Parts: sequence; structure tokens; C-alpha cells
Amino acid sequence: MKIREMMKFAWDNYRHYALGKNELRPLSRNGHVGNMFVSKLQSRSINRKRQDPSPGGGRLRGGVGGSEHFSGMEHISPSAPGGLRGATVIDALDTLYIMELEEEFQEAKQWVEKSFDLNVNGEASLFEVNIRYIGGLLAAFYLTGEEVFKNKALELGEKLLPAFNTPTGIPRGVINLGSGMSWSWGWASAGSSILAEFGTLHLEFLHLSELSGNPVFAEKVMTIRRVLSRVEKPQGLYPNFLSPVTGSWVQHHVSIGGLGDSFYEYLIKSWLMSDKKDSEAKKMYDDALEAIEKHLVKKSAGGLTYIAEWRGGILDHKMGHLACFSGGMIALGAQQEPEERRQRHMGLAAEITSTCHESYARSETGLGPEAFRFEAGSEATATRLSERYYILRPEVVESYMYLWRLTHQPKYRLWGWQVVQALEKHCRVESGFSGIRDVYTTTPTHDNMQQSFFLAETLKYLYLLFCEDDVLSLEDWVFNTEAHPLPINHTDLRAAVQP
Ligand code: DMJ
Repeated sequence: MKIREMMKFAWDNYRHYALGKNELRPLSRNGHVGNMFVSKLQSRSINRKRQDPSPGGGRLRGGVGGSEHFSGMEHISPSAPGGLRGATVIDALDTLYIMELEEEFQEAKQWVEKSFDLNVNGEASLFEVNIRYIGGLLAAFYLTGEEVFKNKALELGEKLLPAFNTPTGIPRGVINLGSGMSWSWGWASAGSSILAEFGTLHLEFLHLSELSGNPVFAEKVMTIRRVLSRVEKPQGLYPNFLSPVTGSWVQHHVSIGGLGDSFYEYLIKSWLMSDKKDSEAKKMYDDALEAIEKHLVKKSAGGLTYIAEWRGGILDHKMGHLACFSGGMIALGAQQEPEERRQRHMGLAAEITSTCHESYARSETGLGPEAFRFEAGSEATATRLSERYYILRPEVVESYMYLWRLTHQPKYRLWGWQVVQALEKHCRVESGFSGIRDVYTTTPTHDNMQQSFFLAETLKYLYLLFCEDDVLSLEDWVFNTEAHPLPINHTDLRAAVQP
């Protein structure tokens, strides 16, 4: 009931001050529309290469600067006048429905019916549109059976297709939804596409094909699968940057956190969603996890297990908050394994989740930093000023939810409840919830942003942590990477599109 109250509070404030905008700014009591998900990158210029949708076409456009790496997964949408709106409405739909916030769900649905305009001429991140909008609409359709959600999801899916017109079929990261032109992020090395972006389409696109009867969506993601399964992998690892033109890796940075994360998640969930028929996805997941265990999993001097990042063979002993989803993923994937592997993977999942819990427990606020390091004298804490913020992210409570459901050890509920209390104390402001700039001070400065994923994921996973297991049972549903539930699919679309 407490978490339901938090959801109502977050929604009511968004609706009151920012309905139709992408996210609520709870301190200034307004919303923002452009630059979706740009908050922590505001100071960076965007340098982007724009390319014609036709293979080989392309011209350079604007901008200076840019950044090779950033520590998050919010893939900045370049300033986007005329872009998609209402991210929080779409992200919140299924959470409102599941929590039986009936009146609020109807408000959200009405906005989708009357005001959600897909005929926009703005730029958008292929990845974000897929996980937040298409994922949110599909989940709302599957939960309610309301055709409006299905139709909007299909319409939006069609608009994304031109991004796949590259020599390899690996899509580019940014698309203009009006013209269909697409290009790569300027900060991505040499016009490359990002593993966690083009590798996080499979679940939604299979459902788009199933619902429309049009195999084109499934074909697009199976082409990506083909490129990835054939390309040579250094030590069995998947680097984060791939050229959509040549299909080869552009830079050897490997991470289970930002830039890589949900690619691994979608391999195991593709297998689960296919009712365990998609054995190719399972094999790719198993092989990837084996390489991660061998090369990236480390134990600190103080006994904490973590997953390091890899830069051309050199380890960076750092874990991003984003990487904390992996405890839940590994536990989920362990369930069907032979006993020895199951136990080993459940042990690994529990240890990683415990390390992520430590990153929360070792801060003054009880909330975890954006990234934490394992260096002499510092374990599971942020050592750089720029990594001390918390933006209402879900990954740690996501792992608590999976570990609770799969082990029923009470500590996961206890840890989840501690997060609820910390959110109430440090992030709840008069008109919504806000991220904080420094988890190591109890007089935190707020960032004035109520992220849409707080409603889609953080509050949903917390709620599910305290529900009975049959509420969105893991036997029947897989959660996309934005926590939108998709039903286990009994049609093997993969077989349908293979020659
Ligand atoms: C969400 O949009 C998704 O979980 C994505 O996969 C990673 N980042 C955010 C939440 O932190």
C-alpha cells in the first residue's frame, strides 16, 4: 500500500504539472519535452553524423565535441523539437494498471487516445522509443486487451524500420521519425552502433510481428542476431561498439553495465519468452556469461564479488549502478540449469546483488551512487565526484525482486524496504520524486527530475517485491528492460522467418 501511495503521488504530480511532457521537474513544477533523458549530459555538446537511410549514403552534420563514453544508458535524444511526447504516461500505464490505480490508469489511457501524436517530425533514440514507448504500449495492450495500445505500438514500430537500412542490417542509433533519416550518435566511435541499443529490440519486435502478422520486425532482429553470432568475439566477449557498415567491432570496451547491459538481458529473456524454444539465444547467453565469469568477475580484498569493465584487455575495477541488474538476470537464467551450474550461478547472482546492496548501505543516504569502484581503501563506493549521484534508478531493486521470487530469503524484502524509506526521506519533495546529486550527504541537492523509469521500473519492482508471486508470475511473463511485462510467446517466430 505504501508503494502504491508513492506511485499515486508521482503520477498525480506529473499529471498536474506536466501531463503530456516527457518527464516532471518536481522542484520547478513543470515538464520537459526536448532532450529526453539528457539531464546528466547537459554540459556536453552533441556531435552527430547524419546519414541517408540508403546504404552508403551520408553527409556530415553539425556539432562539435561529443563524448566517447558516458556512464549511463540514457541515450540522449538530441534536442528534439517536435519529437515524441508523454514518455511518463506510456511508461506508467502498466504500473498504474497493476497497482489497480483505476482512475489514474483511465487518465493515462485517455491521454493516449486523444493526445498521443505519432506524426511527429523529431529525432528520437531507436532504443529509448523501443523500450519505453513500444514496450509500454505492448504491455498495456497485453494487460488490458485495449486495441488502442496495440495500434499505437504497431504504428510506432513501422516508423523505426528505416533505421535498419544499413549495409549489415545493424540499425543506427538515432532516427528522425518524420523523414526516416537515421544516423549514429556523435559520441560513438567512428559512426558505430551500440551493443545495448541494437541488442535490445528482440522481445518487442517479435511481439510486433506476432500482433501484426507481418514478419518484417522479426526479420530485422534476426538479422542482428546473425551478425552477432557470426562476428569474432575477443575472448568470447562482446565489445560495445559495432560498425553498421562493416559489421566489425570498432572499439574493445566491454561492459555488463552501460552500453552493453540489456543485450545480455535480451538473450536470456528471448529464450524464456520463446517458451525455451530459441536455443540459439540461450547458447549465446551461456557462452557470453561463461566469458564474463572467466574474464570480468572479480572478488575484492574485502570479499565483495563484482563485475569489472574491460578495455582492450585491461580491467577497470568499477561497476556502474546499471550493472546491478545482472544479479537478477543471472538468477533468472540459472533456474533451468543443471544442478552444479544452477548453484554456481545462483551463488554469483546473490553475491553481486549483495555487493550492490553494499553500495547503498555504505552511503549516508542509503541510496547507491551511479558508479562504484574497488580500489585500495575503497570498496563499493564512488571515488569520483562525478559518480556520486542517484537518479531514481531501478537496477538494484530489480535484482532484489528476482532474488526474492527465486529464493524467498527475507533479506531481499528488508533491503527493498530500506530503499523505500531512503526514497521517502531523500528523494520525495513537495511535488514529486527527484534524483539527488550526492548520495554521501544527508542534506542532498535535488536534480529536479522525476525520471519516467521511476514509475515504469523502480516503483513496479518494489511493488512486485512485496506482492504474491502470482502477480505477473515469472512463469508467464518476461519484463522488457524498462520493466514492461510481455507474455511468454507460444509461437516460434524465429522459425517462421528462417529460410
Ligand atoms: C532504463 O531506461 C532501462 O532499465 C535501461 O535498460 C537502462 N537504464 C534505465 C534505468 O536506469
